[in-house]
Amino acid sequence: MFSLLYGLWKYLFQKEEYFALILGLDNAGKTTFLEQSKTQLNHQYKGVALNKITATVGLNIGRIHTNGIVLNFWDLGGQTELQTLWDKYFAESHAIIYVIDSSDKERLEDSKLAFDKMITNEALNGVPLLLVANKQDIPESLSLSRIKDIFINSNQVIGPRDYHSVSASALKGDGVNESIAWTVGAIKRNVHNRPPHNSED
Ligand SMILES: Nc1nc2c(ncn2[C@@H]2O[C@H](COP(=O)(O)OP(=O)(O)OP(=O)(O)O)[C@@H](O)[C@H]2O)c(=O)[nH]1
Ligand SMILES: [Mg+2]
Repeated sequence: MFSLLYGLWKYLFQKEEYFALILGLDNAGKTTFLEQSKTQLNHQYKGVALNKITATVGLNIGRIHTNGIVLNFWDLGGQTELQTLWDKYFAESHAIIYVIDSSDKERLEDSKLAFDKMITNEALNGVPLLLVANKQDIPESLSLSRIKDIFINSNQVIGPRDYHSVSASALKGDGVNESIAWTVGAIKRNVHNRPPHNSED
């Protein structure tokens, strides 16, 4: 009897809980992307005005309910000295969302270096990767295919993992829904490799 009731309780209240890391250089648009995701998935959400977002010094946490799961986001600060904190979160992550400022040609090389260091870390082996070519609303931005050429220039670096790239404007909201939908699908496909944490929520 207990196990039957426990099974019912679990079915009704227990949700699979996953964690996605949002990484990229400072000013790439990570926090804007997170706020836009929360707004698009919950129309009641009245968050920070997108043009009032300031640089992240620690960590922003977001939590959305979508497709029967709970997806938590860890949005970390991207400044050089804060990048040393990124790897503390790798072992617990179910997906990586790497955001690039496609208009910042001068710092593209820096972003690529940070990306390579991150993606070759063993603690992220097999974890799905979404590359977000952000700020596509800025006319001089590099296109998604150029960004892909630069970042995904070697399969050896990317490793055997689920991978996708999107053209986005976190500020305008373009590409954000597609990003979340892909991330949820990839997390579910990778569940044997990285099982969920469970929550009663
Ligand atoms: N034009 C344009 N500006 C954007 C876009 N996304 C973000 N921004 C702007 O870029 C600046 C930095 O955005 P943030 O979201 O704070 O960047 P971040 O990656 O979180 O930066 P850190 O917290 O310092 O790591 C802000 O002025 C945003 O309004 C975009 O898609 N297009
Ligand atoms: Mg930020």
